[in-house]
Amino acid sequence: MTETMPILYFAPSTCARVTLTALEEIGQPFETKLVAFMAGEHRSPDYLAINPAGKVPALQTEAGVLTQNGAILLYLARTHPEANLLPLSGDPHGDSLIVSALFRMSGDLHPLVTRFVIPGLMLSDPAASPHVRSKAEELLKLQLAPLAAQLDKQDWLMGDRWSILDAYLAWIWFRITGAGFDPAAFPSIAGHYARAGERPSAKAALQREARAQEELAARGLAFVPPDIKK
Ligand SMILES: N[C@@H](CCC(=O)N[C@@H](CS)C(=O)NCC(=O)O)C(=O)O
Repeated sequence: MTETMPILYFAPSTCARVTLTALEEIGQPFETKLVAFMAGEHRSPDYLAINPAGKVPALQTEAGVLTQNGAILLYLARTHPEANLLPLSGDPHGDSLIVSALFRMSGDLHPLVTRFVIPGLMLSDPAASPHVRSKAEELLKLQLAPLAAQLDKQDWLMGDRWSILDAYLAWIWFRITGAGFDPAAFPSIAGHYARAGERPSAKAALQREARAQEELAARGLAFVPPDIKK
């Protein structure tokens, strides 16, 4: 079988950054395809044929397309064990705890990020936005508190070793603090964010995003996620 280079469909500053970081961490060649939200490309028939949900990330693998960060990360961790993206051991309970941590990021935290950053997204009444945002902030604090407590005691979410879950939390932190969430509320997560950003894979992912931003700017489509300040 000839090996096909993976293709990541992504947009800068989005949660696709987590998968992008995983691919950089693996260190093998891959291609990226920018999905220009401002041009509605995520709703185009061509992209919907790749991901019918119209969302990024999507990863074209030699076995077919995968969507959902959690599923993609699990796939990459299993197909590239040498990259140590996740501490999978084959133990059903231990591995399910890791899947649980992935779901926590994508299923519990990410929807709150969206409600905090873009509270108007699902509302017909813009006057309700501040209420949604303030409820999301309250719930984010509830959800982040146990992670902060973990990071009071250890450098990384899974212990003394970085995993892709750390990149996931870093993206969440980037999104919410960029939209006004007070970083002083959780100093251990702020410290973790700084550590996670030092990782070469994190820096490489940001460089790729910067090139994508340049491409968008050249097309007059600079992507600034709503309410994101940096
Ligand atoms: N549960 C999905 C969420 C993906 C998602 O919501 N991606 C956002 C960017 S952060 C997106 O593509 N939004 C475009 C849209 O929903 O129209 C995952 O974890 O991959």
